Amino acid sequence: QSSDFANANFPVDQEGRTLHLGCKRGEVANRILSVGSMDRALMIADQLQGAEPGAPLFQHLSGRGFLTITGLYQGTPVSIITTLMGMPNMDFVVREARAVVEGQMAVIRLGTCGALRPPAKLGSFMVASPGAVCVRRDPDAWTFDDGRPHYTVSAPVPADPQLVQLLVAACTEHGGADSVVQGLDATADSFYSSQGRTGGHFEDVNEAVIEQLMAAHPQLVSLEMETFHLLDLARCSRGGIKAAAFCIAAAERYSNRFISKEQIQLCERLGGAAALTALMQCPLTDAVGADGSTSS
Ligand code: R1P
Repeated sequence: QSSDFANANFPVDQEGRTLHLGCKRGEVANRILSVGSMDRALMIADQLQGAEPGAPLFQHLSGRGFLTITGLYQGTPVSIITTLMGMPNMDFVVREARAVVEGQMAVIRLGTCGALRPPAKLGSFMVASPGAVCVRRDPDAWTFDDGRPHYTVSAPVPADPQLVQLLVAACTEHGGADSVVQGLDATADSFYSSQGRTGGHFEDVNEAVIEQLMAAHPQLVSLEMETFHLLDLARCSRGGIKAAAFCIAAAERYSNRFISKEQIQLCERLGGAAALTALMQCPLTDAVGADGSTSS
């Protein structure tokens, strides 16, 4: 990867590679599956084929640790990209992929999450059908100590209804109807404080975070760290990006149980097939302007 970058507003190197993902035009498909870890990306990539019979998949691991894999799923070009963790990393993935892709895009996140209430249980596919809210720790609550809330919760941002419908159908097909739980997601800016995890080393003032969230949002089922930002960027993409997200319930926050390695790997394979199916089936238009906007 070249180290000479130009344009401080949106840095690209002499080959047109973006600064963090390290990808250029032609290397990323307009249907993207975003996953949190490299293990998950590589496992799901087993379901892709190369561009020509016998050809390897395109793979690029950037210096920042973002892995992009591009190939065909049942004949349709798709990319699997590791988002790593948290909203800033989702920002790099969505904005830098958008910069090197022509036409409208479909993006699905397959993550893991905490399940907040039954019927969601370990291994459930938690589809954020109504979208997501964002939970942020507000440092000003400590700075000013004036009684303001230590955690702020945004209004919900919706997912793309058509992509959600395709995703729910594909999850039902691959995992069975009992595996699917639809509900609102909450995306937190920490795995610990803003997800209500307690411990003695920090004064987090977060004992009531989950209870208050669930009371304010009866539809809330999942808690994780990226979905809201994907849906927020898609909402602001001038029609250029359709997005949806679902997560495997890796923990039951209501019972304190955690999923086994075997169960999560099975769910990742099935969920990967479901996400790739929905991405393949999503209708996209080519009529997207240079700024990513759709004319229709
Ligand atoms: C925390 O362990 C990570 O797991 C969840 C959270 O959103 C966070 O990124 O999702 P992923 O498994 O997709 O990374």
